[in-house]
Amino acid sequence: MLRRRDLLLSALAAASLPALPVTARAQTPLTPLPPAGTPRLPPDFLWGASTSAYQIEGAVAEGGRKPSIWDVFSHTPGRIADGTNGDVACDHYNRYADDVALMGDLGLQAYRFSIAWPRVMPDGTGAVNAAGLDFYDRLVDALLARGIQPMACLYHWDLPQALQERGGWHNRDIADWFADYARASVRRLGDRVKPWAMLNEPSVHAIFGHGFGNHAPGLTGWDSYVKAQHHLNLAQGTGIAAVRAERSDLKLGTVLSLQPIFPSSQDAADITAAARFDACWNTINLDPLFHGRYPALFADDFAPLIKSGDMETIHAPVDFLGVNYYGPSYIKHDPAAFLAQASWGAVPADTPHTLLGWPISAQGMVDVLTRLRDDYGNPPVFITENGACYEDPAPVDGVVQDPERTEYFRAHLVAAGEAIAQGCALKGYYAWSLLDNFEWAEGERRRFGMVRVDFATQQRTPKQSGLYLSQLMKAHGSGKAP
Ligand code: IFM
Repeated sequence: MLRRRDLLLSALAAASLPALPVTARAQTPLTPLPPAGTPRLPPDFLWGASTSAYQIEGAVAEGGRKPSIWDVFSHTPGRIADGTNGDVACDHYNRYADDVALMGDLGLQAYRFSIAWPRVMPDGTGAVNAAGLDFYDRLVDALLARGIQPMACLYHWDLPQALQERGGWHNRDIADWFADYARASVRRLGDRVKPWAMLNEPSVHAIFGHGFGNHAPGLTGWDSYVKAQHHLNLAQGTGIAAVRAERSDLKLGTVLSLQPIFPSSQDAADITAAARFDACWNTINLDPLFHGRYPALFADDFAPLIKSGDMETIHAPVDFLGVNYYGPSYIKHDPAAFLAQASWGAVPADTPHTLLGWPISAQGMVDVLTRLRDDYGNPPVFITENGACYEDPAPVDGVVQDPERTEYFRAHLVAAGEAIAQGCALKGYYAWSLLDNFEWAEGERRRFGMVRVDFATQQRTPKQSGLYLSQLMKAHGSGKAP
């Protein structure tokens, strides 16, 4: 423990030299991404990092936790690319104190974590498991002792398996189950945690978990997707209402994955497919939340599920919106695709991309934020995830050189400053992710961390990108959580 922290502190000291460590490895010259320059963010901008429970905690059978849909899915042969699972992950459940010390040393002002529903209510409903909440209690106290402002997210995809067996997100009762779980969490932690996000990326959970089936719970098809999506939206509304009734001093929001959607060609069929995909990815959450209706393109598909009062529940105001931004999608017409006959198509030549093949466009973050400004009333926004997956080399002298990820962060933080200059109500930025972790269907082989995790030894090693963010965080003063 001491050795790891010593290493980090000496790496931090080295990184506080005036030149930021954006040094390309000799064999891969790095072309800076537009926009150029150094991030310029206001002094009250909030700097932090995000994680999620199943991706880092491990300890899946400790403290009374019972299985989630991801435990079942990741233990199903063939589901995870490298055959790993979240049983241990970063062992954060047992190592949280060291991890919080690491966050403090890096200069994080804020930290977004998610609460595991199967720790708090192992059977999904009914009895609250005090030992499960004790873990988050300890985590929150440790964060506050280091001056780090916690944001809790109530649902980052790890539904108790017991609820899946009752229909999961296909059962409309889940809106009440979620409200009960949210209430129990806030009762225990709401005296110290002030910003609460209801859901993480509901459209992604609906599309991949309930449409493509390559995420838990592995369900497929359009009807399955639509049902899950409506009940996720509904639970976001019942959660907000339950938590507001519990305490009036909290800041409540939800977290959406948003991205610009472009047609992959100028063919009329691709242009209309892109519009349908945009509705499924972006406005399927935004329109109900901010306008109280589903996008016109799919209103008929959702109508049979909507009961009296649903849209009012979903439309309840939020105090902030969390935006997870990674890059744009290029979409083609695809008659075989379950998702509105639209799927990923050709990307313009020379578009930079990450190891996962995701196109990179920092300008896309500006586009997403100006859309919120123009079409959705310019709500207070926090970027709650932004980051990139690359193949990292082994550490040298206690640091992992990851110039591409460092450059990705730089370009997107410049874009964040640009969006603020254009009048967007962007208030802060949480990098994804603090640690390398269990990257869902990709397993442990795909890394997003600011800090490397050796999954065999659990050693944490700072990356150049983490040290870069650390310098910026330390130089930019003190931000304010929602
Ligand atoms: O790891 C995920 C996270 O859980 C949700 N947003 C995207 C990240 C990278 O794929």
